[in-house]
Amino acid sequence: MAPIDVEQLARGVLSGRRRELAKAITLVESTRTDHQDLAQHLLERLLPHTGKALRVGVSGVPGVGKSTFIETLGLYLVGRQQRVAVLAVDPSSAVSGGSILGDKTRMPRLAATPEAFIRPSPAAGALGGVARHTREAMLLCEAAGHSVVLVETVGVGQSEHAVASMVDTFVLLGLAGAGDELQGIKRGILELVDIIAINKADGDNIPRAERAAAEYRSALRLLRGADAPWAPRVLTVSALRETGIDALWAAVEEHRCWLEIDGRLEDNRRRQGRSWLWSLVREGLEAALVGCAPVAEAVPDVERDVVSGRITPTEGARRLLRLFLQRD
Ligand SMILES: Nc1nc2c(ncn2[C@@H]2O[C@H](COP(=O)(O)OP(=O)(O)O)[C@@H](O)[C@H]2O)c(=O)[nH]1
Ligand SMILES: [Mg+2]
Repeated sequence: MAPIDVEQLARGVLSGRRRELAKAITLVESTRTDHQDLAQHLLERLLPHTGKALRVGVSGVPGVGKSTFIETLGLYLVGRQQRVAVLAVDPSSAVSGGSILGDKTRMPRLAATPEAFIRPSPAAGALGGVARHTREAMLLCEAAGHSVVLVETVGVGQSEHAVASMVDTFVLLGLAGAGDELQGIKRGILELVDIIAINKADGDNIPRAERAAAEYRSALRLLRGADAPWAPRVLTVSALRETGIDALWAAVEEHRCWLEIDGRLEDNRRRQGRSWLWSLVREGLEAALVGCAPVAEAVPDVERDVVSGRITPTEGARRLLRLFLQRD
């Protein structure tokens, strides 16, 4: 990367130029310490211009139709004078060799739209790092004037929690055959969702999709109780035939209105900020611990003593922490 002028980059982002936005995201994703310092300067400079977008998470198992849905929804929103950004959290992409999320080639029409900006998942590393990069990319997209940010993730494992902790509205895509599928979906995920859209409600599949929607509705009522403050909306869509998208978006807007009552939106975002702060502190502490030479030297002995039952895990942890906290 050529020498970076943060002020110039900030102005480029604010003027909504995609090249500058892409460059800013690359800076945020860089692992170089000097880049990280510049990235934080850039973010601080841009923070007053962030926070205005509708932040929407989209999740679902592979094959449910996320890419198709995001392209259809994105084009629908562009048609309503929105500027859409698509980001992704895919911690597996480093393993599976290349991100499949937020992949432009799977959203060719949206990728060709000037009002839309698509960025694949940051490629490297652990969930925490990937999610942090996506979260900061979201702020950059907001500063660049994107009014809707869609954050995609695969419906397996922890990544939904990471996405739920950066968005305002969480949409789960489901399929007909909910009875079987509900077994596979962790209850934890149902606790995160604000809206469920049963996809592929087209052709012969419509009655099955409607039945699935009803099953999800009753599962959610059981899970959350009838008097939950927000009763998640469950509807059917066809991302392929582009039906049900207006009702889906109306549900997102309804949820947004609900969030704006009594400062819920701001409360949520404050809570999210606090929880990011502490998860980053925890990550930093763990990295410092692992990188601390006296600790690293003692680890093999302490582990051996714990494993062989000579000392308790509690005592082992105390020894390592003592070494860590006593260093200069
Ligand atoms: N019939 C039908 N097929 C769909 C629909 N949405 C997606 N598909 C198909 O389902 C497959 C997986 O879609 P994709 O968007 O790649 O799913 P992803 O893995 O969740 O991103 C593709 O063959 C799509 O054409 C839909 O609404 N109806
Ligand atoms: Mg996909």
